Amino acid sequence: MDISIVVPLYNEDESLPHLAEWIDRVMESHGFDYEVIMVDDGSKDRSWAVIEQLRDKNPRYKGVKFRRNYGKSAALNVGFSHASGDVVITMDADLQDSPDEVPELYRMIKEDGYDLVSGWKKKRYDSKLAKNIPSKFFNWTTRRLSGIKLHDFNCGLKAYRHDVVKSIEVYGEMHRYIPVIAKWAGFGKIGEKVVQHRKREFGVTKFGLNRFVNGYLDLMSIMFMSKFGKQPMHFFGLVGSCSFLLGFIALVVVCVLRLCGRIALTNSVWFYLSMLFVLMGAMLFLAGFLGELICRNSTTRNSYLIEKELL
Ligand SMILES: Nc1nc2c(ncn2[C@@H]2O[C@H](COP(=O)(O)OP(=O)(O)OP(=O)(O)O)[C@@H](O)[C@H]2O)c(=O)[nH]1
Ligand SMILES: [Mg+2]
Repeated sequence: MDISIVVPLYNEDESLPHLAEWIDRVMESHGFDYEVIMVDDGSKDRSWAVIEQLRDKNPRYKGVKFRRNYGKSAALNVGFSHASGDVVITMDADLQDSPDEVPELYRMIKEDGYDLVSGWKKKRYDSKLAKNIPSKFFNWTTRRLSGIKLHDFNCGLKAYRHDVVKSIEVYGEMHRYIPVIAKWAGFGKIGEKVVQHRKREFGVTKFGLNRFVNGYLDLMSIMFMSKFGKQPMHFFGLVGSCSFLLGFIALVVVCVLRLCGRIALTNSVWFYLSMLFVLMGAMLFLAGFLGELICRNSTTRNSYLIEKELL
């Protein structure tokens, strides 16, 4: 199979028939062998009924329905596990992403050798204040921290080489960082394509402003996991040692001051600083050891992604 299109959706019953029609039109005019996997994340509207109808008309359509709402990442993860195309394309269900982009995305993966191509909504039809400006800032930080030169990390329209989606795991709200996860898994050739973005025609937006707060927290955990996930002591031990060092310096100062008879011990700020830093150092080491214990017991501690073997 050439292409699997994965569509995560939540309450998009009005858009789905239009989307399906558009996808079929593009795919058929290019002669692709394709499948469309729609993951309904516990929608409260008629989305699932629409998916059933689409399936009845065309067996290329597959559907998964969650019993409740688990989030976009969960939907993508399940969609990826069912995808069997050489190239896997993800697309929003709200008609803001254009299926017309699919053939070029497919070509970039197949011919230009990209592992992942992310869409870039260069011209966005969203509210400036609530989305465009915060998202510029968000993309800038992610670019700086991850070293991946993308303008639009969170674009719903992305294309992946088959191996990529089978090697990565998306959970929580990590769908915003799939390029970072892919790079960390060793898929370094990440490209970008300017894509058309359209105004939302039906339904309402599903993500509020808390996306930015959660987004940053997720960015921190992902950066931590990618650097220290398998060796937490390297992080906690380093910070803990710095803390011990500061505590030790403060302790020396407080001892010298005391021996010179200049102060009562508890009157000195150095006394409190030495206590604070030594205690913090001990806590950090404790966290490091606990982290190591957790890693040692993790079932994935010895799972590696192997690219090639000659055995
Ligand atoms: N599976 C799943 N999909 C979701 C969820 N929330 C949103 N989506 C889908 O993710 C896509 C993007 O969501 P939108 O609400 O359009 O987010 P957006 O495009 O940033 O916002 P707008 O520009 O206002 O549309 C759509 O296809 C939604 O149906 C969810 O909780 N679970
Ligand atoms: Mg949208």
